[in-house]
Amino acid sequence: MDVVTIGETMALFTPKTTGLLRHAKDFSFSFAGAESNVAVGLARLGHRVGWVSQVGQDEFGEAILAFLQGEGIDTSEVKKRPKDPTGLMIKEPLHKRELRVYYYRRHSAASRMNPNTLNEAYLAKAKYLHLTGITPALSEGCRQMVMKAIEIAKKHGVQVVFDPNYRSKLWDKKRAKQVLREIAAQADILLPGIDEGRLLVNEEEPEQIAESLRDMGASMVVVKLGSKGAYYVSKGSSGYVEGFPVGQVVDPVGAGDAFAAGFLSGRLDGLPVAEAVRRACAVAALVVEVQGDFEGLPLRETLERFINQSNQDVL
Ligand code: KDG
Repeated sequence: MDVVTIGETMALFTPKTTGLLRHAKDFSFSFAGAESNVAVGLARLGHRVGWVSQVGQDEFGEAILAFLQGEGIDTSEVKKRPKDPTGLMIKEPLHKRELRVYYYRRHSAASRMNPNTLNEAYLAKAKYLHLTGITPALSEGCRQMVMKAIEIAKKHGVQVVFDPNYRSKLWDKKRAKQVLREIAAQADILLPGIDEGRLLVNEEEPEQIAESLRDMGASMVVVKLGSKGAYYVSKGSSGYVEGFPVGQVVDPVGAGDAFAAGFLSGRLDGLPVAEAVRRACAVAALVVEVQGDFEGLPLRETLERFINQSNQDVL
């Protein structure tokens, strides 16, 4: 396995019209989950990925499993729970520039995960363990599971990649900061957004944020700067990588997950850090041009054409 990721995936309903949710009549049905978005991104680029989770023994759980299996993701470590439901997420696009989201995930099947959910032998086989700050916010059992997963990864020389993915709706800021810092201090690779970086360390600028996070223990930090690209620091090198021009931002949700998938894909292919960051920026640019969190995640040929085309535009 190249990458194993752990987290919750929810059934997602999005109204086809803007305005208050109470007036919505038609919804499109899809899936939402930061970790499974990363898994889809990696699988589409040809990497071997496993997703560890729990779903309800219900229609939404079946739909999630069928979807992820169809993308070529290994779900052999996903448990179905008969008594707990699959979590739900509902979007409310109030108007073109404001989107609210509602979670119905308290006591969901995935929130019941705990350290016993983990199969040590399965995690030990991965090159990278991908985690986000969403999972520890789901429940105390999930938080403990994340810490245990890190312990297992370290024991077996698996690189821990952590995207803080701060979700204000899931926990209070003070507690989030404390837990996210604790995890960040254990990770090998950190992929914070600039605002998450500011939350984690008392710094404002990408360079200082990256340095402070690296001082906490990570060997590589990449601070995501949205359309501007990213700033990275790793052993012996650092620098800015420019973002790719985007035609029209249709839906920015999922850009961070796309970035993580592109970055890990680059590292798995042996690219130097700066080039892996460039691939990350390319995958993120492709995702925001398409409606949905993962629908725009490219196949390898699409990604290569996009990057080559952009290189020619620069020349
Ligand atoms: O990164 C995109 C995710 O935020 C989305 O797919 C839903 O996982 C999700 C969450 O918990 O917000």
